[in-house]
Amino acid sequence: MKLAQILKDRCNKTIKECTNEELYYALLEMTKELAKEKESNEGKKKLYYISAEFLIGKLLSNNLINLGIYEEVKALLAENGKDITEIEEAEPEPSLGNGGLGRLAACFLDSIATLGLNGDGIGLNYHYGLFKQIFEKNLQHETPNPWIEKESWLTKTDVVYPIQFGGFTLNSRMYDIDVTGYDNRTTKLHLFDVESVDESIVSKDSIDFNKEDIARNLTLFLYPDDSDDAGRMLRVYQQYFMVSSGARLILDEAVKRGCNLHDLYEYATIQINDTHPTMVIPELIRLLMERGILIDEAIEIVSKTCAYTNHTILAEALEKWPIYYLEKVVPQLMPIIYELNNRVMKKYDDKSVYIIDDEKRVHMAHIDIHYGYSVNGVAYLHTEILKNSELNNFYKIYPEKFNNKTNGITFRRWLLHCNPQLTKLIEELIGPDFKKDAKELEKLLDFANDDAILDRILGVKNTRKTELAAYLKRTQGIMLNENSIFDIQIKRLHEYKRQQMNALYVIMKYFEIKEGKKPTTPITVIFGAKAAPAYVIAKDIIHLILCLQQLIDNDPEVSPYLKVVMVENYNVTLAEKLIPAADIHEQISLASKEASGTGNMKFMLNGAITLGTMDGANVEIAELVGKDNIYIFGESSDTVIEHYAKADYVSKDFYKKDKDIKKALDFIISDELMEIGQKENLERLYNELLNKDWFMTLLDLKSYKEEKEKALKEYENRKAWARKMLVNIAKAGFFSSDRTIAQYNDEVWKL
Ligand code: 26Q
Repeated sequence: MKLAQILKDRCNKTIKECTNEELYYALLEMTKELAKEKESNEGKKKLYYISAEFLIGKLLSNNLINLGIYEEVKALLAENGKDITEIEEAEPEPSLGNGGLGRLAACFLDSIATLGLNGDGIGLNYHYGLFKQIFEKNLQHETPNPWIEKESWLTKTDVVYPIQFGGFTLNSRMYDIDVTGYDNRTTKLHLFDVESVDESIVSKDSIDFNKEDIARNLTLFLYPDDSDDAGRMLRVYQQYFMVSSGARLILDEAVKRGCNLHDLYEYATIQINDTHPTMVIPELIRLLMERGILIDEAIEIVSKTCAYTNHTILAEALEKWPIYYLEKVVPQLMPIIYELNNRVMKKYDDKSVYIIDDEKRVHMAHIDIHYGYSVNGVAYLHTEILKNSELNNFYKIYPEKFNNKTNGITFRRWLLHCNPQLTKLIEELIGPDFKKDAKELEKLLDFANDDAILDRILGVKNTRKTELAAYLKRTQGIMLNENSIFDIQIKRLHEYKRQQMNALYVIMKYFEIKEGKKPTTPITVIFGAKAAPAYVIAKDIIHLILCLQQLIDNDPEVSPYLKVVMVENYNVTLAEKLIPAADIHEQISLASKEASGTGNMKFMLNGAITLGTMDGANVEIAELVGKDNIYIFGESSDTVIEHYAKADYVSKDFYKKDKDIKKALDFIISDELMEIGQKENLERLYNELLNKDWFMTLLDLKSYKEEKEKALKEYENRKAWARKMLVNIAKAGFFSSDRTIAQYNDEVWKL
């Protein structure tokens, strides 16, 4: 171990004498060097996973685990009176993603490296990433989250490309992060950055900046405000900057490996992560033409190289850019996009499959589907909905292109790293093979009736609840009753994910306790969620939850039995602490709306029981664990899709019909809450739920309440509950991202 030497060179101190911060930077240096010494994956054909987001989280521990030296480092530090978990706290978290899609990309890189596949990631080097969330007066505020320090995981490369926009050119430089595989080689995450970026145009406590100063702002933030034209236009600048840089890299590397460009698809395959990198298709066609290939052939080559993953069926998330945006930002692409559209129009009468619509907007997904060789959804149900309704017109044209790849998570981060206590117990019971072959976890089923083992599983959970309580007390001043049931909902704030339904449950429970009906075991409902800065109703929902938190905390009649907590600045680091401590996790999206979910898989793996709708990957979880080991409620996706088709859901009917629903909803604008919160926010949310409720909260509220009560009651039978936990852990193997990536490779990439 070189650590002592590095410390001597850096600050002439011993491990004992160093601060946690000094130790962190020394470990960073050591780990970076070790990763560089590892061989990279190689092969003729290479995968490029292009994504606007890679939500990688902190890297130190993960890299130490994957390099196989975590235990050794931990022991060495401990001998010198140092605690590795405290050293981890010195590492800033790179927040280069919003949520699921970005975290998925990070898990995929881990699995690509671990499986030894020849594949790299391509993205952008946002200096502030996603905003940092702070709460003031029960409202969300946003501040920048700087993560790039003098020393970081980034390595500057010599690769620089001139990227041309309408009217000006910017230089793009590539920075690399080594991605270590578990007990295997490494791959790279290539992050492009604009050389003229200027952090000084952002102040410390606000995320406002001049949106038109592209040369200086292009890589400052992840998806800045899209509430105005300038914000949306900046997104297009970012996307083109990413794909043009990536396309040049891909071509350069392919040529170096012996490709003559006519056979590009034998040297490269590009996975397009949602529509954000779609412009890579016309850009590659353009670059191939620049190098002398005629348009017919260029289109054919690119169509055999690119594959597209869809992550959502929400209309507002399907990107459609006005032609005038693209004319301004990337005029050089427009002739190609027109040509691609003309070819579609010549072949098909159905306007719904055109690339350019009557309102002069370019449908990015349509480019991907016509000019890519594969289209996949991210869970069984999601892919079925794409084929049979959302993208049915395309499915009829290209049935052979459609396939499903149910999402997965890396067990290195979401079990080995975040839950060492559970990992140790599992290893004691079934040996270490599950770390490389997740299906091995099924061997745990042999212990389903072993009372001593079931007790130890409960013991691990209790340890993690105690740890979480201590952590939240120290970092956020939040006090938790570790003997209560931890019921956790952590994910981006969105109406379709229905945090508001959970909040309405809390209100109902509050009334019950007031009326003297006290829960046997106290309940702690924990939320973590960021709302997009311009998403007004999402921010109102946060406001409601924070007001409820304050109301209940200050009510001695209720607070011994019920607590609401919204953690501030929910991120990957917090997820790693919350998930192992959960008893119940909420996956309560309106059926048909959550493409997959991946948090659900992380909770299951850590022995929390799902309370959820038949949506996304919940469907597959339910199938695997069986109905006794999951709590399912709510209308089916078929019923929901029918309601939308007939436009026959009227939330007010539910309000009028059911006195409990009416009472809960009315409480949002009660004197008690108005005294704590803001009239404007609470009234707006109330009116939204009463008069619109686009995601049908009131439709499922009653069955949600019933099913949650059932879960809370069954929690009391500790043995039976522990058995449910064990079954969930044992069946989680299917959700390893190693399985997902192996399927992508076998069926799509064929490396
Ligand atoms: C699009 C246009 C304009 C502005 C923003 C966007 C935008 C940005 C981010 C659209 C979508 C996203 C992110 C989507 C996302 O995270 N989707 C999630 O992907 C996960 C991985 O597949 C799934 O598990 C989740 O179900 C899905 O919601």
